[in-house]
Amino acid sequence: MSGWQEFTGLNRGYVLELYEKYRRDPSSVDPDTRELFDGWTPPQDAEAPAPVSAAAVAGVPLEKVVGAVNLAESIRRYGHLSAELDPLRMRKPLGDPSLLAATHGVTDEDLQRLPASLVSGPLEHVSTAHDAIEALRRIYCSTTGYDYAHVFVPEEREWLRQAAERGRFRAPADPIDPAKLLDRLSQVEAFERFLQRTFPGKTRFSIEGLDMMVPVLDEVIAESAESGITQILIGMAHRGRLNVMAHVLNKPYAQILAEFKDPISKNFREDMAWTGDVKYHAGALRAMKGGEQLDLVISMPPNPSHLEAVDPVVEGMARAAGTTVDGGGAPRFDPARSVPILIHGDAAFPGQGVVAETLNLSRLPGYSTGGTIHIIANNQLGFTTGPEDVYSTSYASGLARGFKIPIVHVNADDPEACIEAARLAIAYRARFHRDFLIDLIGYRRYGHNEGDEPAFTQPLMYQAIVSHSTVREQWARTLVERSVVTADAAERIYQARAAEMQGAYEALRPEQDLVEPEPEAPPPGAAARTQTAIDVEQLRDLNQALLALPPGFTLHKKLDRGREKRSRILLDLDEPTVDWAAAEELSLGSILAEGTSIRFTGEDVERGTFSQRHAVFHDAITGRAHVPLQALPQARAAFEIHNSPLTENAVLGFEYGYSVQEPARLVIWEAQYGDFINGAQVIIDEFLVSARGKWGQRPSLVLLLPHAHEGQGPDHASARPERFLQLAADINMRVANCTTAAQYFHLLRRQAKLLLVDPLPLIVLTPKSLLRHPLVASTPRELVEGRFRMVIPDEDAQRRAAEIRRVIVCSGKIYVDLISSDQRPQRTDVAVCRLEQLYPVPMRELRAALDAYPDATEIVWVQEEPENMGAWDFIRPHLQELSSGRPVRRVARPRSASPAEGSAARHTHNQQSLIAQAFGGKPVAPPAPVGTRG
Ligand SMILES: Cc1ncc(C[n+]2csc(CCOP(=O)(O)OP(=O)(O)O)c2C)c(N)n1
Repeated sequence: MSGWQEFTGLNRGYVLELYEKYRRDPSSVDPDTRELFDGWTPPQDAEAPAPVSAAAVAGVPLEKVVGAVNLAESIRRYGHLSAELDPLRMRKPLGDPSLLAATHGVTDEDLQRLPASLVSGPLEHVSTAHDAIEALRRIYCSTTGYDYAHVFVPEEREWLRQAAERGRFRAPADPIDPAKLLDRLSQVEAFERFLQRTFPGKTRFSIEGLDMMVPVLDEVIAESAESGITQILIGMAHRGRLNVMAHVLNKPYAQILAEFKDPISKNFREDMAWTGDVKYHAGALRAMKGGEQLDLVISMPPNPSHLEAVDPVVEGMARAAGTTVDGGGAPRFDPARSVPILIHGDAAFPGQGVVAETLNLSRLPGYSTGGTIHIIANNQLGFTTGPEDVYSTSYASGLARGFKIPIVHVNADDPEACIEAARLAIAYRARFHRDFLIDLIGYRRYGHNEGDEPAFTQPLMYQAIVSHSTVREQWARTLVERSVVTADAAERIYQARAAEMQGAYEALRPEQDLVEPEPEAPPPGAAARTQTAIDVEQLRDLNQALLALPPGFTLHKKLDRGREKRSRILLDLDEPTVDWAAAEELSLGSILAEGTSIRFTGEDVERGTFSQRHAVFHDAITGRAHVPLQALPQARAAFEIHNSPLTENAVLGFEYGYSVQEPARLVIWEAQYGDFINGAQVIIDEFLVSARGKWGQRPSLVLLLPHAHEGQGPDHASARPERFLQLAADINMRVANCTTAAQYFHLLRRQAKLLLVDPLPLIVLTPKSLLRHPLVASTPRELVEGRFRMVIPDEDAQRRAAEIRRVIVCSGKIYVDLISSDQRPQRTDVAVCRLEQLYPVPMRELRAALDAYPDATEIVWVQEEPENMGAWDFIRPHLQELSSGRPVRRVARPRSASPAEGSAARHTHNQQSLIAQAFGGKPVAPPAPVGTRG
């Protein structure tokens, strides 16, 4: 409690009451308050309101003073409840008793007798509390609803209050240009009307009813450009997307019209992995030049139908765009470089969980983008469903309150209010680097799409809409009334914009004007040719540098013990001393030394789910963090690692966005356990595996998915490789399940080297119990001389090739179970080959491995997963193709709806049975599944 600023609103009334008590009898208030009042002097700073002197309120009972103050405060907090936010005036404002003077025991006459300063704030030119209250009502209860009482930081709340009450924000320094706005609205409307007339019933998800979205975006972009932002990323769904593409991203009308004509693209090639996508999912990019330099890039990434799924993708893109990674150490994120804008639907925003997940990223150090501008394109309907069935909050924006995001609800038929909301949003973002939400409330002129009949379900609303003037018509009338333009001039502006559309249509050459990204096939064999060996001395230097600790750093005792061992792992080139975690750290260190930056995230990745990684050490005494890969003197690029929040969907989307925005950076996401990846299935289906075929994006994100059947129950076992393999086509990703530390070392290095020449997502099934297993550990020689081997033949068996009758092919942990089994030495006629890369299937290498045993009579695929899961269904035709007519059998757990057994004992039993079948007589066919018995 330091100054008068503290005493506004409710506080002020309360303090006045207290002060009056104190003045009469100092001992009647508590000692703290007494001390405060003893030392209290009137404020010195000009911003603070003048204190209300006893003289100013003389003759008015104190409860009236308090009532007036409380009324003002209620209007500030709850005024939005009586604001006129619905352009159709169908949804009556909720109102609130606290907005009535009578509730606070004051009348207009009382207010007339009180000074305006009592109400405080930057309201000017009013002298009585009555006039001040009226002014507050105009601000808080008109076509803008300021909803920010939930913002807990007093400085922010005060800033918002001042911004709202300063009336026209920033005016008159930068007044709205009314004629320019009329022209813009004419352009927006003419576009839609032309399409409606020319392509009746064709889906376009018209913006009409929310036309102000375009000028609002103009404003945000102009303000951002002025403040030096260089990248704006807009994520939005279908509604109004074509209009925004045409007018904000400057996508030529010819291209849009050609898409409506839908000719066969001149880029179409049957042999290419290309499906393209519908026109309202496509992305666009606009580079705006200012002077000599390219100042601003505005981009709208493509997005799928899955509403809101693009939100975290855009955040990841913005984070990447604002991050510099040159030199070693940690990357540097500058919120003044990029701004994400997310446009949400009023049904999707409250309904889709990914929205909450994305909002939760906004203030996390590893994910913040320095504030997102959210706009709810609120047409008061979701397809056919009204608000009463869509959200349990008072507004569609309710979720944002929990994240302390200031909200402005604004009537989309009041252009000036909308522009002010945009200005407020960007000014708040620039000042506090936090999210802001504009709830743009309009309506939807047609059905959900233009072929839909909305009156089936919303007859009254659509009666109102039919006769409701467009915002352009209303604004034109306003300007005529204000004598800014004549009615004829307004009409001419509209007609000129309509003529532009007509002209573009008449000049259209659909085949030539259709622009689609040219699909490119990945360069064949780039992965196979990649060299990933490394000089041994360089590796030893990296190892030593990674072990160095800052002066005075105290490691946890248990970690300290491991360091001594780690310092010796590279001494003997032929000892299997390098375990999985050491291989990973050395690989990442070598990648940084070669100049590729790394971003590594996931739940608890800093330590690692299995306590294997320790990429971040914590001083045992002070808690101070030390990140060896950031302290690496050899690093030529930055490293960052972050424990992610507990989500899969949003964080995977985020990393996807990061990867496509900055393709030269290695981006790795690790699941806590592989099965949790199904929480991000939308991102996998809709972005990761299909983005190249739909949109020409080239992601190269790495997913590390712990996977193995180890008796922990149905969950924590399977990373669901079958799901990835079902989605594998047209060389859209690489899927690996490797069995040694050296293989993992080379796999990561290979990915880093392929980022720009042959980018593909990399899915790695990673070990759990095998992380420290001696059979998985590698020799230093395998690291420094080797490379990633897509197939590892059974080298022992090759020496006795003529003896081999059965060739087992397997992938991942089951290999270790097989070769460490006591049945293995007895079966000298069995070779065990490893398929380390499941996709793309390394046919040449696999053929060589199988052909190495010409006398083998059968090929047996062995997997630990149930027969209907794992790689069996996927690999079977490939093995058959390579089998030279030999039978191809399988050993697997019986078909099952659940991935693994619920008890360790049953797991062990089944695991032993698999091994016995693999080495036993003829592999036993598992029982037929129930569903096929008749
Ligand atoms: C995840 C998901 N579920 C369902 C749909 C089907 N769908 C498409 S648009 C829509 C209504 C969306 O309403 P709203 O978010 O208010 O946006 P509007 O279409 O009104 O602009 C629905 C349910 C979808 N596209 N995505």
